[in-house]
Amino acid sequence: ASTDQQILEASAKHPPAPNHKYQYGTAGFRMKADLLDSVVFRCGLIAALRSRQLQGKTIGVMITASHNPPEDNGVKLVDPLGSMLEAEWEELSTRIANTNNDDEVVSVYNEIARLYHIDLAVPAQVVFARDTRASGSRLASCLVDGLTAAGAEFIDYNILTTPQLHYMVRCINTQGTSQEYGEATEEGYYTKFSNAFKRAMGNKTSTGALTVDCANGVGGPKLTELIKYLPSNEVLQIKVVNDNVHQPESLNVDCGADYVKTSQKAPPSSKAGPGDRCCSLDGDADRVVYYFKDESNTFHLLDGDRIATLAASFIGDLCRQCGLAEEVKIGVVQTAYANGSSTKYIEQDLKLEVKCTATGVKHLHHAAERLDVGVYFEANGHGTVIFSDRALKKLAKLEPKSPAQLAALETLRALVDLINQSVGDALTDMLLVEVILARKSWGPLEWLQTYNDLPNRLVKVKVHNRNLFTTEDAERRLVTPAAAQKGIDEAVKKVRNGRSFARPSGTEDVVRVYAEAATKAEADDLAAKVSSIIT
Ligand code: NG1
Ligand code: ZN
Repeated sequence: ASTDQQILEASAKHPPAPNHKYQYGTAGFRMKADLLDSVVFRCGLIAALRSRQLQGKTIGVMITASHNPPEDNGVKLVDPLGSMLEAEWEELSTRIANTNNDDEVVSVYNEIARLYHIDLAVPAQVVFARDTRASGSRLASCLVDGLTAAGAEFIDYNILTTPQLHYMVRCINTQGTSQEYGEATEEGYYTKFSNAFKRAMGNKTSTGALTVDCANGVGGPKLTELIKYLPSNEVLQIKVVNDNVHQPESLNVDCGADYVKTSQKAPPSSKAGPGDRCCSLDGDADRVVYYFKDESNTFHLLDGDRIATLAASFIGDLCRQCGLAEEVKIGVVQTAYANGSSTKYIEQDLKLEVKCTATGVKHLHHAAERLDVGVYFEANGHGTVIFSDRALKKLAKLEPKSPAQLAALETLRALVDLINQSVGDALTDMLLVEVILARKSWGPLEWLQTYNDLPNRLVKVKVHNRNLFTTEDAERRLVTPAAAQKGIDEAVKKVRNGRSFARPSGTEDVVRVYAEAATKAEADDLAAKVSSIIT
């Protein structure tokens, strides 16, 4: 049968949920898993087209809903270098997802091919994986139907973390080039990052064990596997907790990075004592936050801003020690949710440039690409560090003039390999933090003491129509509704060290209000005031 006929027949097996409006958002399509069959099937068609448009480069498809509840799922596409799908293709995905009948699916498919001059005879290559959700294998078979109907070749990696899938995509597309990234297997992933970890640690060891809460998600089994490749307990001892993937209904429930960040407390199941270093991953292991409790049992969160400042300061020191301070420009990219104290610390103490972008990793990633060394993290723990070709060339060419310079250079080169350049990766970000703490002989308390977070409050506000809210200045100011921003400005002026903004969420039907101030009471008041202004 012709491809058209095959798509038509396969599409008939994956009807869309009636009257549902689908949208490829900040994190792809995400919703209750039982609404997703048609969307995932059609994403298979889109992935095939995108691959053909890029002359058969490999495209990735990840089936996950990250930190969302167990009954949700989602799907997102990965571009050839392991980055997020290009914006134009997000729109094409939205369009085909909202198509109402099978004939239209075929015609949109062909229309995209015409519009982008896509040669449908080019072999399409797609790889995919899923997290540990119960709905994952059913959705993977919807995807296979889409890929098969479109005549794509594919590799099913089964269960992987989101960053592992991004890694595979980048490895496959850089094979045999000067930018070769690694071997496109799970073993290749563990080997690459564990070797880089050993080099980056040098002869240092970390003090005390690290407890890792895996959100009862895919991070659990994958971390357990990674540990087999890492040096012995004397160098780094990792305790894996919340790694029960055999009860998918426990995923992200009372544990995980989103729980810890949002509720600003450790998972209730935590048995950590004072001073114990802990971290939590999210459901697909692309986010990580650290925390500990002090001698008086007070909880302290070390979030994405903390990881960014730690990494930027360490890499900055190494560049200085290598004599590259003038030549390699390091910058930190944040969103409006970054704590004001972290921004001040980066600018005034670290003397590095800070850029603020709209929420969503792709915005941060693009801004970071404009720097030699771009450190980007969302406060919720999603981020990484990327090195430009220019910076990599400098590091490759540099001839150290002293043993100290050589040592710094070797560490820097090891960090380049240790940091997942394709996307934020909880497992490798965690190893990065462990290297820096070990090298500085720091515990979580020393890390916390670099600066004091301003008390803050993040609230969700249900509004009649969140599309009426539009923003400017990297989402820090409201343009509409008219007069709302003026009210916010006045409220902010009434508290000490105040800062507040409201923006429509890209993933939920709410407007988020963030407020920070000199005291917790003032931050709470400010958040309440701004919430009332916008409702
Ligand atoms: P929205 O819903 O647009 O605020 C949330 C997170 C983002 C990002 C995306 C994608 C906050 C305040 N927002 O976006 O940082 O991670 O989800 O998952 O945490
Ligand atoms: Zn995630």
